[in-house]
Amino acid sequence: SSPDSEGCTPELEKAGLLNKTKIAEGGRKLRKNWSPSWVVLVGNSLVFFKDPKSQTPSSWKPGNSRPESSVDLRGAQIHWANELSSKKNVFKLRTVTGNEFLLQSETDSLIKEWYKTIQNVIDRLDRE
Ligand code: I3S
Repeated sequence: SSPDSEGCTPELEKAGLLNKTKIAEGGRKLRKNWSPSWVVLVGNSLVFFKDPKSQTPSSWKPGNSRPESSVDLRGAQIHWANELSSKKNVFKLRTVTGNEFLLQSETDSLIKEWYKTIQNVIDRLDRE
């Protein structure tokens, strides 16, 4: 394990480029607006960065680039949601606060990895 694993800096679990749209805010439906997002799973949060150009291994680090938004995965739910889009490989992430996001990739293996990794974090938090 890394020196930080038991310190105060949460561990980076996964990072990559996904298509993202927010579809609800506090339970209120929003109009879709798909755009590429650099997505970072760190600790209990999924963090979204607007600028896909800053995709260097260090770009997710605090201070290097400002997140567009972030999602607390505690109590969140994840479901495959291909019925919610004409795109393939879509899943829906819903937070306890009623924010809903669709995440998508054209690459089957990639979206499956994200789904599995996020589900694992949610399950771990559910057991705490
Ligand atoms: O579920 P919808 O409303 O058919 O979603 C599509 C629309 O949001 C569309 O934008 P406008 O109708 O606001 O111009 C988007 O361009 C599409 O990408 C949305 O559908 P998909 O099937 O791509 O999720």
